[in-house]
Amino acid sequence: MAQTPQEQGSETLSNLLQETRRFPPPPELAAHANVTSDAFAAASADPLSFWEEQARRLTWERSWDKVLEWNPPFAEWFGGGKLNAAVNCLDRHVEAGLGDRVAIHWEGEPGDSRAITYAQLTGMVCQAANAMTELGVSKGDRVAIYMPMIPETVVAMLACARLGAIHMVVFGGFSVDALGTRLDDSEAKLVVTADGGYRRGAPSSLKPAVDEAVRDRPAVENVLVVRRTGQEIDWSEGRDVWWHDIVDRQDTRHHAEAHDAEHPLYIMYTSGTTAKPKGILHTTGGYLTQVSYTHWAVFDLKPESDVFWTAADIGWVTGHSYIVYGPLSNGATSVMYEGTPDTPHKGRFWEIAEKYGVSLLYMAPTAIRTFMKWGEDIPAGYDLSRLRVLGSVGEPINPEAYMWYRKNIGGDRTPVVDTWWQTETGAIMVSPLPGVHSGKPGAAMQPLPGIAADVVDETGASVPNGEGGYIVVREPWPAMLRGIWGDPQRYRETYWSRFEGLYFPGDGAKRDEDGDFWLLGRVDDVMLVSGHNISTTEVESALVSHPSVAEAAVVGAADPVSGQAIVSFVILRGEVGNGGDDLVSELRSHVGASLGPIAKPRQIMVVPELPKTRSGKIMRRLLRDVAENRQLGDVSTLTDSTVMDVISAKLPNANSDE
Ligand code: 6R9
Repeated sequence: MAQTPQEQGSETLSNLLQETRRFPPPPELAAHANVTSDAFAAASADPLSFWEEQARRLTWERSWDKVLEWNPPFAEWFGGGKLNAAVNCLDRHVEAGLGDRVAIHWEGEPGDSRAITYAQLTGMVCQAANAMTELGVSKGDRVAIYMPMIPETVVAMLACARLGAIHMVVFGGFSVDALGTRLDDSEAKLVVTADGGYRRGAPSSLKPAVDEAVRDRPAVENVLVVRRTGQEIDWSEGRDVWWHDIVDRQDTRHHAEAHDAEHPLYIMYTSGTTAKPKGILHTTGGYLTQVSYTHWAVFDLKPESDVFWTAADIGWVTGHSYIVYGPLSNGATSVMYEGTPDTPHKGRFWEIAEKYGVSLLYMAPTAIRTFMKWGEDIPAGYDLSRLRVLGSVGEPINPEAYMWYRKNIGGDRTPVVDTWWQTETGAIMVSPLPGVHSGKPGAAMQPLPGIAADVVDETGASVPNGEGGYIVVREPWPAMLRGIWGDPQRYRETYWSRFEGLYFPGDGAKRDEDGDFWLLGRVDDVMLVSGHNISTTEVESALVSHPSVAEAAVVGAADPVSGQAIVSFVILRGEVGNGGDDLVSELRSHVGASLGPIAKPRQIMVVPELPKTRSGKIMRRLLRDVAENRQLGDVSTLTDSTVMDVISAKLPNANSDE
C-alpha cells in the first residue's frame, strides 16, 4: 500500500547508517574560539541586531537606515548603506598597516609561484579597474570572466566590484555553448580570458572557445587576454586587447566609489537539471557581511597566523565566497592553486599544504574520495601538522570519507566542518562550529547563528527530532540570492512556491535524535523503490564503506516491477584491481546488510570515472539516461565530456549480475 508522505519522510531517515562516533572540539581550539555557544542564543533572540553587528565588521562609507526590508520573496538588506566590496577586501587592510601581509600565495601547476601582498593586490586591482574604464566598462555593466586559476582572475573580479560592474565568472572547463548561453543571458560587453592555463601537465587553451562564442555575439565589445601559457592564439584586431598592454601601464591608484548595499555584485549561473541555466544574482552589503562572518566563524580564522586554502575552482560559488570575498574581506592569507591534484604527482596538494603551512583547508568530498582512492601513504609523506580545521562542501560527505579526511589529513586531531549551502544562499548556512560542536561523521549539525533553517514535512510543518523531510529556510538571510537575472517569475516558482512563505533549496534532510541536521542530497534524486523512499546518498555511503570502493553514484531507473530500481556505478580503490569475480554480489550483500534488503542495487557497474560538474557533483541525470538506455541529455557543463563515452562504451559488457 502507498505510504503517506510523512511515513516516507521518516522512513528515509530510518534507512540511514547508524553513526555513533563523536569528536569534541580540541580544548585549545575551544578555549580561543572566535565563536562560542552564546552566539546562538543572542542571534535567535534578535537576528537583525545580530546581523547588524556582523555588518559592522566591514567598513561602510555610509551606514544603513534599515537592516531588512522584506517583501517576500524580495529582500533588501542594509538599505541606505553604502560600501565598496573591493575596498573592504583590499584598501582598508592596507590602511590598517597590513599592506605587507601576503593576500595570495599562488602556485602554478608547472611549479611557478607568486606571493602577492595586500598592497600589491590593491595596486593590481586599481590598474585593472582603470583599464576596464578605458575599455568603456562602467557601473552596472556585465563582465564575463573565463579564466584559469591565476591571480588575474581574482584581480578582474575585484576590479569589477570596485567599479560596480557585475562579474559573471564562467568555469574555464565549460564548453563554447555553455559560455555562449551565459553571454547571451547576461549581455556581457567585456570578456576577460587567457590564452590558456595549465591542466594535467599541459597548456589547455581558453581563447579559442571565447573566439567561437563571441563570433556571433556583437554585444561583446572587447576580449581582454592574459598571457599565461604563451600558446599560439588567433587575434581579432580592435576587439582583442592584451592584459599586459593595457593593464600594466595604468595608475596603481583608483578612487573607488561606494555603492549601495543592494548594488549587484555578481551573477553566477547554476545549471539546474534542465532548460536554461539560472543566473543567480548576489548584491553587495548583505552578501559580504555573511560571507565574511561565516569564513571567520566556521573556520575559526585567526588572520594574523592562519593560512587558508580553498582547494576548489573559482568558477564555483565556493571560489567566489571562500577564495575571494570571505578570506580577503577578513585580511587572511590564502593559497590558490592552478592545477590538478595529481600533477606532476599524487602528493601535489599535500606538498603545497606543507610548503605554505596551510592551517585551514576547504575542499569537496569528491576530492577527498579521490585521495582515498590513491591511498593514505601519499599524504603520510608530508608534514601536515599545521592544520587546525578541515572543511567539506558541495555534497553530503560520506561518514567513511569524513573519517579518512580527519585521520589522514587532520592527524586525528582537527575538527571537520561539513558546510551546507548553495549558490543561491551565497554563504554557509548549516555547519558545525569547530569550537562548539562535537562533530558527527556525515552531519552538517546546526544552522549557523542568525540562520533560520528547519526540516519540514510535506505540509511545511517542522518535523520532530528523529525524522526526515526537506530542508527549508524560514527567514531571509543577508547573503540570499536577490533573484534570477531577468526572471523574477522563475525565482518565485523555483524557490518560493513549494512551501508558503518558506525558501525551498530542493534538498532532503533529517533531524536526528539530538536535533542535528543531516543532508540527504537533492530531493529529485530520492528513489521510490516498491513504494519505499530511499536516498541516493545513503546507498552511496553504504557502497563507499566497503573497502574495495572509492566512489559510488546511485540512480533510480524505471523498473517494471518495483517502479524504480537502484542502479549503481562504482569506482574501485586503486589497490584492489578489478575487485574479483564475486565483487558485485559482495557489494549487493554489503548494502543489504547496512541498509536492509530493499536497498540492494539491481545492478552494479564498475566504471573508471563518473560524470561531474565543476564542483564535483555527480550528474545523476546523465547516469539515469544511461541506466534507462536513453539518448544523453545536455553534457555542456561536464568537467570532462569524454567521461560519458567511456561509461557508455563499457555498458554492453558491464560488470552486472543481471
Ligand atoms: C556550495 C555549493 C548546492 C547543492 C546543495 C546540496 C549540495 C552542498 C553540501 C551539499 C550535503 C553539504 N551540497 N554542500 N549537500 N552536504 N555540505 O555546493 O553550491 O554548487 O550551488 O550546490 O550542493 O544539494 O543544494 P552549489
